Amino acid sequence: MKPDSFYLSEIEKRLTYGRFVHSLNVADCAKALAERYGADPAKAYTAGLVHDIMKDTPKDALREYVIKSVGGDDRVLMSQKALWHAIAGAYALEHELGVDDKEILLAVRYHTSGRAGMTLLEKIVFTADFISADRNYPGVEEMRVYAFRSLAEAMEEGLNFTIKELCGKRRPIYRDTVDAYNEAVFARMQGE
Ligand code: DGI
Ligand code: FE
Ligand code: FE
Repeated sequence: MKPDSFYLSEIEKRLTYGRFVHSLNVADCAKALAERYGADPAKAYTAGLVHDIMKDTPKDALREYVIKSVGGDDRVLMSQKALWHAIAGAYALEHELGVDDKEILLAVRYHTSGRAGMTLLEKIVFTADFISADRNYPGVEEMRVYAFRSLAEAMEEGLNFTIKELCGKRRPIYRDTVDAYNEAVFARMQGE
């Protein structure tokens, strides 16, 4: 693992200014959520810093990383370019940028899609991405409240929001996202 200063200069180099600021904000939120929920704050900060490291990389290059990492035969994955930067990011961080922390790699890998059985750090980065200071969608204030009240609630809200948005645009929904959503719903039903 290299120091945060290395990852900071990598993201500054690779990302547009707005996306760089977003990454710093997600890192801050992830650290705060880690403090709230008993995860490792330093690890959460680093994961937030690097979660979108490939967001501004050209799509053709991302496609190659996805194929190297998970293969190219999932039709939904290959049609939803927005999912690629997460998989490509985890791959590049592991193989080219010296990240050897499996928890950080998983947090990057699943920060867009979610999945069933997410670790605490994965949930923290997923949620931090929804509530970072640069987000201003309608409902973001409620989401910020949920995030610090109950991570499970925030996850369910976030997944509900994303699935609705994708349905509204008549897009396919990646299996991992459906799995994460169903798990969040069942978790709430069991708690009721
Ligand atoms: O990279 P960010 O903009 O910070 O956020 P992100 O990595 O969560 O990307 C979210 C985008 O991914 C959002 O516009 C919806 C899109 N997307 C496309 N297909 C899927 C998907 N998101 C999920 N969770 N599942 C999909 O199947
Ligand atoms: Fe992202
Ligand atoms: Fe992000």
